[in-house]
Amino acid sequence: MRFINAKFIKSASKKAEFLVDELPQISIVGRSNVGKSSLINLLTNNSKMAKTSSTPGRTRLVNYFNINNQFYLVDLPGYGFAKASKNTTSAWDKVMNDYFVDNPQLKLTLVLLDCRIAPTSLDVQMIDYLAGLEIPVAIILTKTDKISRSELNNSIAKISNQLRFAKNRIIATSTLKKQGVEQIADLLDEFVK
Ligand SMILES: Nc1nc2c(ncn2[C@@H]2O[C@H](COP(=O)(O)OP(=O)(O)OP(=O)(O)O)[C@@H](O)[C@H]2O)c(=O)[nH]1
Ligand SMILES: [Mg+2]
Repeated sequence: MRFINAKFIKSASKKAEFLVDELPQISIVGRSNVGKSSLINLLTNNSKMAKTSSTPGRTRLVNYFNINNQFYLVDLPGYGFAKASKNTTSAWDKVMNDYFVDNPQLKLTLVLLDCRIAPTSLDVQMIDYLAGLEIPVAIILTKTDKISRSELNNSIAKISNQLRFAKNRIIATSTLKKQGVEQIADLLDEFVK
């Protein structure tokens, strides 16, 4: 597929505001600041599509982007935002749980990991949680422009081992070098039908 026609549709802060639509959804999760919104901008080739920020915790809402009238990319709030209070953490839990449980439109979740940082316990919890709900997961490594080729290969081997993910379910991306778009497009072709 190609990301020809991308359009921001809406933001939701709670279940009552979630988008109700027949089209399939592909969601994007990961630690705060890992590069979720940047990935949407890379895929849609539009730096203004999703709001990015060097301040962690920028995206607090569920954001829906319509792609080619074919499916939705869904940018979810980041986890592990240190400054979030206990209250906002449980609000986050609720919104995420509401999003993931009983969502037949959701076909695949992209779990983003910073290629320089070993998966944290929160990442592992997230992946286990999705596995428990039988939601297909692919691992997307972000910010690969910050390390060398050999460091990247090392990182992929380690993550593949730790998470027991086949290497072909781990995709390396860089927004700076505009890398990973084709691999992700090919992957989405498998899940959006
Ligand atoms: N060098 C480099 N920087 C990146 C890359 N992807 C994202 N960044 C930077 O990382 C920071 C965070 O990116 P965002 O896309 O806002 O991260 P996010 O995961 O949406 O963050 P929250 O919305 O806070 O959860 C920004 O300063 C981006 O410019 C990348 O591939 N390479
Ligand atoms: Mg964001």
